[in-house]
Amino acid sequence: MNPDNKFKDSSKGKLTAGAIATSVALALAVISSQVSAIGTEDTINQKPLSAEFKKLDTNSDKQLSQEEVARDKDVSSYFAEADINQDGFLSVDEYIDFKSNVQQMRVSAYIDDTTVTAKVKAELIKDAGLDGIDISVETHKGQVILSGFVNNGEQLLRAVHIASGVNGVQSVKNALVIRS
Ligand SMILES: [Ca+2]
Ligand SMILES: [Ca+2]
Repeated sequence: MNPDNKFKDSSKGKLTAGAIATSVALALAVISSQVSAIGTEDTINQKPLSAEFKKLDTNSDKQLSQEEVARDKDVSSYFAEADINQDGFLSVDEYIDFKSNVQQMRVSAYIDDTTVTAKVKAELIKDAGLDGIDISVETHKGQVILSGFVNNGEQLLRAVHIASGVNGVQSVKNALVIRS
C-alpha cells in the first residue's frame, strides 16, 4: 500500500520568450487592444504579433510571402533581413522576431545603418583603384554587404578592406563577383 505522490514534477514547458515581453509590451499595448479574442496557449507576450501574422497570412499557409507582407511596411522593406533562413517566406518565428526587433530599435538602428551605407559608398567612390566600379552597399545592423561586379581579386579585397575601415561597420560580408 504505497500512495503515489508524483504531483511535484510540474516544471515542464518553460518559455524562453519572457525577456522580450517587457520591452515590447509598450509598443504592443496599442495593438493588443484590438486582439483580445485569441489565447489558447501560454504565449501571452506573442499573442498580438501572432495575430498580426494571421491577418497578413491571407492564404493561411502559416508563412508570409513577400506579397502578403506588403501591407506591413516595417517588414516588407526588410524582407530579406527578416527571412533568416532565406527561403523566401517568413515563418511565424521570423516574423515575430523581426517585428519585436523593429519595435525596439527602429529609430536608432536603422538610421545608423543608413548612415553607414552612405559612408561606405562615399569611401568606395573616393578610391581611385575602384574607379568606375559599381558596388552596391547594404547595411543591416552594422553588417555591410557588398555586391556587384569587380574586375579582379585585388579590387574585391580593396573594397572589403575599405568598407571594414568605415566607422560603425561591424562586419563586411562579401557578395562581390569577379567579372570574368
Ligand atoms: Ca501565406
Ligand atoms: Ca524564412
